[in-house]
Amino acid sequence: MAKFPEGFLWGGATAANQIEGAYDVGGKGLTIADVLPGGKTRLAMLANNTVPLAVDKTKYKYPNHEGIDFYHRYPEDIALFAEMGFKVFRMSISWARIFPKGDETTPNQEGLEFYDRVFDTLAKHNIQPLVTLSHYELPLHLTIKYGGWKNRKLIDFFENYCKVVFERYKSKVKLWLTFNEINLGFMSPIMSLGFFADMSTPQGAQDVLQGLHHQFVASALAVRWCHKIIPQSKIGCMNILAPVYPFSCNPQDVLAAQQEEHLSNYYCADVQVRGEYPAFAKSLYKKLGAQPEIDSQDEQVLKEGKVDFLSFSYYKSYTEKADKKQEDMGEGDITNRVKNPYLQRSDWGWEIDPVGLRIVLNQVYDRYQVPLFIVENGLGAKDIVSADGQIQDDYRIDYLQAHLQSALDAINDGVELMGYTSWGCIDLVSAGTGEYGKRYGYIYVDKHDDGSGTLQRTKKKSFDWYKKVIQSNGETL
Ligand code: BGP
Repeated sequence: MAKFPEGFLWGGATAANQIEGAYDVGGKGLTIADVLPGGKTRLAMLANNTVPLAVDKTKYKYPNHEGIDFYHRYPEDIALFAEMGFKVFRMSISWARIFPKGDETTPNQEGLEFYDRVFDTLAKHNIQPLVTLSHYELPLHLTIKYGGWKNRKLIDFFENYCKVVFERYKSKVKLWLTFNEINLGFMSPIMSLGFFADMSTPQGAQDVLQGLHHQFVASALAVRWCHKIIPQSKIGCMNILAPVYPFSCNPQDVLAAQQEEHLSNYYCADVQVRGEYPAFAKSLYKKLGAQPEIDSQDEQVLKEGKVDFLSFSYYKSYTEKADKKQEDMGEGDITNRVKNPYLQRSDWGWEIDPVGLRIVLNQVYDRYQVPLFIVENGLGAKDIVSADGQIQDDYRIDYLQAHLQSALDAINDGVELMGYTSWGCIDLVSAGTGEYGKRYGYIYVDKHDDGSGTLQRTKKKSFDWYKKVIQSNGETL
């Protein structure tokens, strides 16, 4: 039996807007994440395109504004990651810390210095940063003034931002990701592409396809600059991946599942990994009644900007049916699909499917044959602090253990896997619902949805479990 390879990159993952807080400190500008109200209403606003594009503290709470105060507490947090033995820490740079409005030419020094301090602290603990350039935190000004990624000008602003951070951090960061979960653009345009769109209308689909095309070009340019400025670096794309199961063996269901798989798993990854649009794009455009404008120069840029590896988040599988009705659908979040009767669900309605991870790892490796990296996976759950201050999160250990076993099974199947960074290694603000109560961490943060809490950090039971997993390079799961 194969083992996790030597040098496997064990660690944890976060995003700036979900941990840093200090939303208006150090010259940082507002981002899309800063105007997303906390609580379950966020999900409805994202689904209905009703996110208010300004902060209104009289009406809403904004947990992202404080996050878990990583901005000030990073030395303590990184020391805890080091105690678990992390080899890598996935984090993002908030574009608006570097360019507060997004369209300036001169960067904000205070923002640059903050990330210098974080990278230096990681280096002190021998932890490699894995940095996402854009994780749902587009400078708000780029939405208001330019209409987000629909506008081609954003390619230039993003390119400039990338060049600045590559130059600045070239000796400190060798692993990069371009856009977080780029295929979420189909499901939540405002969060991912920075504009409102309704995918069920031809105009909405047109805008999303165009916005995604601009992100593909921007990503390809980032790859080019990254290789040029930091020759020893590796840069990847990042997608949500989920195997798409047909609800039955009725060929109509199988066809529906295949078409869904094309759209959700392969449309973006094909462009970023293979450097060109897939053959199925034509029939997809026909179905959507929309088609992006692509010039021949863009095609060349895409060819020259292929990523070095494919990274992805995995939380659940999808099930698809040709004639689905409302009562077939599950509940949970914006990636909602047909209910799968074989699977259990988390407290937030997300179907739990460790075997699906092995399946999707095999599917994408068969298709692309580039190294894969699981950069998000985990269980959002309510944790209870017992009277003696302990957090016994056995359910989280079970979840992670089963998914890691599945990853190992995929390695045995021949898949090349670079690493695993579980999502929310320290409790943070959830992206979909803006809650503190949906916890993913090995480290508990005393902060609650009513605003109370000391922000004190406490190790959960899973902390020691993960430490042993890393120490044994996955031999003890
Ligand atoms: C992914 C995002 C993360 C993260 C995670 C969990 O989609 O990349 O930012 O938050 O999902 O989702 P949630 O926070 O809604 O539980």
